[in-house]
Amino acid sequence: MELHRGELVPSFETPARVEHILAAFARAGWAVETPGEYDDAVLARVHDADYLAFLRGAYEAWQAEGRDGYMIPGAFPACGMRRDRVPDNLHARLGYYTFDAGSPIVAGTWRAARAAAHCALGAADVVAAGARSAYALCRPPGHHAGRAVFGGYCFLNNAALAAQRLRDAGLARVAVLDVDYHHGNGTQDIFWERDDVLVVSLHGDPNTEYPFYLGYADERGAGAGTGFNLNLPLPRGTDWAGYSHALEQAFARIAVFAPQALVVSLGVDTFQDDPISGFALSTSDFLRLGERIAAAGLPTLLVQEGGYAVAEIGDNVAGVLAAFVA
Ligand code: SP5
Ligand code: ZN
Repeated sequence: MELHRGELVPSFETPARVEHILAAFARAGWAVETPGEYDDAVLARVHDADYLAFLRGAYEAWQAEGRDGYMIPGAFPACGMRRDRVPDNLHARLGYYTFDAGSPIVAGTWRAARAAAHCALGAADVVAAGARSAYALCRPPGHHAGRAVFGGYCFLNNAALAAQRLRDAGLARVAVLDVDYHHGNGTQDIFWERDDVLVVSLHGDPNTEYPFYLGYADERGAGAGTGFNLNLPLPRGTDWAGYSHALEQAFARIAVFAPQALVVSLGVDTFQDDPISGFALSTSDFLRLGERIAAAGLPTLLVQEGGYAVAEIGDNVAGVLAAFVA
């Protein structure tokens, strides 16, 4: 369940999403591999240690207080309050480490988030070893998770972990292209002051779309990272004509950056029938999206993010990947 506009509703981010993606891959005859395990130390390459410790132990601490069900925050350190100390109170700590009430922690959250991160890391290792491309079927998604904050169904930033993994493997420059409908605020946060990882995001205009408080065009990075963040917000109703125009701007910037690899935060919630989003891409447009990404000619790691039109998610994801299989 998630708290959505004052009501507890079934979560849009549901296990059935994975089943539909796997079914589409089976129809296409594509094999799937299970990644290996990674030490938690690798997670600290992009997340703060205190945040990871909180996530790891949150639900056990909740149970130790005699509770069960969903951990949903009710208080946040908003403007004018202190962020320089973390309260002892568990519910206060929960609010400290998140930015919304729509991403409950449950008994399996840490195990699932960790497994999703391992998928992205495993795919990064495949690309680092020289593969043309790899796809990571991550669930939960990751791009809203910042250095020390979760939200938007995201707990560990799978794409950021993968980009950092490629850097740590010796690739000098890595570009992240985020095509999820929602702004990848977590990825932007993590690489905000860095010039070795370019972050480019196409998304619904935060004036009207979640996550609302980040993702505007004037956010360009800071310090050494100034100019290495590019936001391309687009209005509700954007179709392939408008979308592909912005995509060309994205690739123009990526070409100047000249990365050794590309990480794609692949949300397919840009689909016309997505229940929580407002763009108008069709299933065949995802074929074109894949072709355009592949045409960049870069070693490419695609990481699953959002996409909530469950019945169509498999065909939409497979459509993007088709260009890399041919
Ligand atoms: C990874 C990802 O796609 N996360 C998205 C999280 C969105 N959570 C809040 C959604 C609120 C959207 N409300 C729109 C209601 C339309 N009926
Ligand atoms: Zn999304």
